[in-house]
Amino acid sequence: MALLSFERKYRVRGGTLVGGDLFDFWVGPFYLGFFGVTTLFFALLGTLLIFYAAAIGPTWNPWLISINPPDISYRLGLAPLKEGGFWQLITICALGAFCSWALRQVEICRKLGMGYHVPIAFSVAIFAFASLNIIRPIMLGAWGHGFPYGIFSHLDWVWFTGYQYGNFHYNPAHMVAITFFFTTTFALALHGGLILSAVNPRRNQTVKPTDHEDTYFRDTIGYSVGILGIHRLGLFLALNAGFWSAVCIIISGGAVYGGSWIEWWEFLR
Ligand code: 07D
Ligand code: U10
Repeated sequence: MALLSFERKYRVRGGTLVGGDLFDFWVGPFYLGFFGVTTLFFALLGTLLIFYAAAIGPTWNPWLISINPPDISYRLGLAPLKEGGFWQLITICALGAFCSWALRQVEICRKLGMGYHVPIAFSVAIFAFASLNIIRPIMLGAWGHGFPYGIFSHLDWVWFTGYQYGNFHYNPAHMVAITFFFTTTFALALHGGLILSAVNPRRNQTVKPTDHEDTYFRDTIGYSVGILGIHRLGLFLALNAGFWSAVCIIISGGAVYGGSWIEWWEFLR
C-alpha cells in the first residue's frame, strides 16, 4: 500500500477540542489542529525572544549565553525586558508551547481512539518544569528563584540551590526521584535487551514468540511481569521520576522546609 493511501485510513476528521474543523488538517506528515497553531506561535515567539535577548547580551558563545530571571527585589511583579522581563516572557512562551503540545497530543489520541497515556506522561514533564519556574517561585514570593536559561548558568543555579539546603542528596524526595530515574533506565535496558534477543535473531534462527520472553525471566528470577506489565511498569517508573523531582524542589525553600536537608534527618539520631 502506498504511504498516502495507508495514511488516509488514519487521517480521520473530528476529535478536536477547540476550533472544530477549522484547523483539522495535516501539513505534510504533521497534524495541525488549533493547538498546532498555538504550539508554532509560542515556540517561534519564544525562540525569537531567546535570540533577541542573546543578541543584546554580552556573548554569542553558546555555553555562556544566559537569559536570567529578574532580581529577587522585583518579587512577583513584572520586570523591565532587560532585567528579567525577557525571562518572564520566554517562560510564558515555554509553558504555552508545552501545554499546546500536550493538548495537540490529546486531539491526536481522540482521532485515533487511543488512551491519553502519552499526553498524561508529557504533562508530568510539564509539571516538573512548572515546579521549578512557576510553583516554587510563587511559593517563595519572587520570580528570581527560577533557574536561568543558559547552559553553564543553569548548572550554577543547580549547584548553589543544592548547597543552599546543605547536601541536596539528603532531600528525601530527591533520593526517591533519582532512584526512579535509575530504575527506569535499568527497566528499559532489560526490556530493550529482552525484545532484541527474542525478535532480532541471528541468520537461520527464528523470531521467538512472547512466551520465550516470559520464560526467560521465570527461569532467571522466578517471575515475569508480562508483556503488558513491563510497559505499565516502565510508564509508572518514568512518571514517578519526574513527579518526585517536582516534589523535591517544591519542598526546598522557606514555604515548606527552609533548613538544611542534612538536619531534616535529626529525628533518626
Ligand atoms: C524538569 C524537564 C521538563 C521538560 C519539558 C519539555 C523542550 C523542547 C525539545 C527539540 C524532570 C522540554 C522541551 C525544551 C525542545 C526538542 C526535542 C524533567 C524536567 C517540559 N541530582 N538537583 C534533580 C540528580 C545533586 C539539585 C532532578 C542525580 C547535588 C537541584 C533529578 C545526582 C545537588 C535540583 C536529579 C544529583 C543537586 C536537582 C532533575 C547525582 C547540587 C532541581 C531531573 C548522581 C550540588 C532538580 C524538578 C528532573 C529537580 C534536580 C538527579 C545531585 C541539586 C532527580 C542523579 C547533590 C537544586 N536532580 N543535585 O527534574 O528536582 O526531571 O527539578 O549526584 O531543581 Mg539533583
Ligand atoms: C515509541 C514507541 C513505539 C514506536 C515509536 C516510538 C516511543 C513500540 C511504533 C517513538 C520513538 C522514536 C521515534 C525513537 C526516537 C525518539 C527519541 C530518542 C525521543 C527524542 C525525540 C526527538 C529528539 C525528536 C524531536 C522532534 C520533534 C519534537 C518534532 C518537531 C516538529 C515540529 C516542531 C513540528 C510540529 C508540527 C506542528 C505544530 C503542526 C504544524 C506543522 C506545520 C505548519 C509544518 C511544519 C512547520 C514548521 C516545522 C515551522 C518551524 C517551527 C518550529 C520547528 C518550531 C520551533 C522553532 C525553532 C527555530 C526551534 O513506543 O512503539 O514505534 O516509534
